[in-house]
Amino acid sequence: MIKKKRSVLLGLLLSSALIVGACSSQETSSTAKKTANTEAKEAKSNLLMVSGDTVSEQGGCVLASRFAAGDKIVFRMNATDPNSNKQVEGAKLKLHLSTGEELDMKYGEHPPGGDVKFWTVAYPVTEKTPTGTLEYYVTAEDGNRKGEFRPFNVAPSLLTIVDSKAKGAQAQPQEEKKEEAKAADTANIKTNQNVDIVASNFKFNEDKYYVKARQEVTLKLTSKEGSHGVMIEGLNVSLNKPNGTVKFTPDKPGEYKIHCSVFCGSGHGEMTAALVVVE
Ligand SMILES: [Cu+2]
Repeated sequence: MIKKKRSVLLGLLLSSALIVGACSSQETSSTAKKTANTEAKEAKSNLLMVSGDTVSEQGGCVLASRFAAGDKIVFRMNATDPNSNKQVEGAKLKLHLSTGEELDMKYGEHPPGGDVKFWTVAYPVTEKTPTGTLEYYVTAEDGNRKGEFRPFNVAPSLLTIVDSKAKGAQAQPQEEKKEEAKAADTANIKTNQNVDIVASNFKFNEDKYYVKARQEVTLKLTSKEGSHGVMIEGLNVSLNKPNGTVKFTPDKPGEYKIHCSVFCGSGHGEMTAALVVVE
């Protein structure tokens, strides 16, 4: 057990070193080439690990990358010490946008009242915001320690500003898909009103959890690795702590999206599942 834990930790350290190497300046990549352990350690102690994502404030912090005028983009970042993996509370984080704007990020609970704190800043999209890709990066500083986050240069990671009409047109096919999924899912399935969700980095133990409509559901969350939460879209159910139970009674059959509600790191956005409510 201890051995396993160690290898996980080592894996984390290695991957964080790789991420930092891949995201920051040439200086870092040249230090990464140095093989001596001590040198690597020294270099690491001057680094901050920065990770994060962007969500839409509309609809309760849903992961999003396409925004239109009237939307608020919320940037959520975490800055950790690569050696201890602990948050560096005193770090100053700054968001740099391709519009030339620079915004200081604030450290605090998100969502308010939650167990986990990180750095956030909201950017309101207006009619004046140019459409197309909105590039950004985040710098972190704590004394002589520095770090930087740049999103991957692939379409799903890039922020896109669209005009409001285009955004509406895009949302429609998704709704249709949902309807189809609902119809297919309700045939011959086993339901259980005790929903046991086990969360790890970065997934839930099932893709779908099935329950009956109009009967009380007892949802139990266990975080066996990392610190996660649960939010069910459209049902007003959220559990913003890693372990706990919440009871609710879903009225309408349908498929409801489950998200992780506690910012847990780089894979946070991929932590999704569904609660399927059947007749
Ligand atoms: Cu999470």
